[in-house]
Amino acid sequence: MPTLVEAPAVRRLAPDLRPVADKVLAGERLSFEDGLVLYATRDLAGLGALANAERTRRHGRKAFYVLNQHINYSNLCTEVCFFCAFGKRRGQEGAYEMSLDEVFKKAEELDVRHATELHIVGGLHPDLPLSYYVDMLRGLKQRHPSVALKAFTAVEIDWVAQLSGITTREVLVRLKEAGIDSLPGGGSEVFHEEVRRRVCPEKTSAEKWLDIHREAHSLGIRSNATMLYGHVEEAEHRVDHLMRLRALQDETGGFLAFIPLAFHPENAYMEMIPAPGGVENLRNVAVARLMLDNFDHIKVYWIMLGLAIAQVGLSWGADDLDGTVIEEKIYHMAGATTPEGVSADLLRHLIRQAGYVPVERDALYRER
Ligand code: V47
Repeated sequence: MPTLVEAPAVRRLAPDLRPVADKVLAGERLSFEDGLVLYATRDLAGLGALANAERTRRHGRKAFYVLNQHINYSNLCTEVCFFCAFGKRRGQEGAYEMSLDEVFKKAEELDVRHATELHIVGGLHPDLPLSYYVDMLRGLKQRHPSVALKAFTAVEIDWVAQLSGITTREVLVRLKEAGIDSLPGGGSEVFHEEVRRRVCPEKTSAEKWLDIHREAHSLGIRSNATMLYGHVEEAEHRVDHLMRLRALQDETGGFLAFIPLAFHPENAYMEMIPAPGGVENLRNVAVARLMLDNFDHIKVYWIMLGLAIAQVGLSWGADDLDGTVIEEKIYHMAGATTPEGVSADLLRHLIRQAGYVPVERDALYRER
């Protein structure tokens, strides 16, 4: 009868993980094949331990959180992505759009809550002009100068550029002048063409998404990156996605954080596909931490993972729990059962309970 310390999962990594672990511990970059091993291994404890070792090497016992708020200014969308329950056509039940005054009203309590970051995204609105987005940022900056504006995915920027007949770079320049601080990571889904064809055939291409982030970085606008997993993609598509992000980060160094996004199936065309389970969610956090060796931060977005898995994710490679959020629409329209916002006290409690030290950060991960 083996004692606990002799049990293979505790005593040593499974044979498939050992060569990958040697590379991680030697600080060597992992290859495409290594990524496939991480997705295939049945040694979950070993995978988590390896990602945790890397996370601890970078951040020690710190776990970051931010006092933030989301504003989804409109869900009108000219495109159909088969995973999405948020986008609506004009006139369709549940469709909405906010005037700038409504946006400003939503943001009124930012200062009372001591929030430092506002996350603003919407659908691809059929006719809002560039001035709407510019005036929104300018108005928010005037009213809340100390709040960082993380606004508009690369897909929205691509769309606004097309509508306005100018380049995406020109749109970014205008948004920067108006006060944008960073771009959120949404809209990248899974870069591989085989997957895009099946889940979002009309969407901004992978190359364009990456180009827009490259342009943003060259203008001094930092950004985040995401991957929407757990639908029709295979492990090789996920590894390809992570490697494309890693290559752009090598080039620009402009990404702040990577956020793995778990597919939520309700109310979308793809609703017959079951949501990924806890093991899959934790595996994606761990693989991201190990493959994205040039990303400082891996964020577990508790809204879509649930608070419990997000908390455990802090020991599986993640160092950031995102924030208070306040009001979230994209996942809640797709069936998320998490609250739409939580208190900073609860985030700190969850971090401490997981054995970490809560560190409030601002949008650029400066400690507060
Ligand atoms: O762009 C949409 C994805 C993204 C579903 O940058 C879905 O800090 C799963 O990007 N199931 C929006 N995913 C969320 C996002 C994000 C979230 C938190 C932090 C940051 C950041 C960015 O969610 C969309 C799309 O990729 N999405 N519908 C769905 N049913």
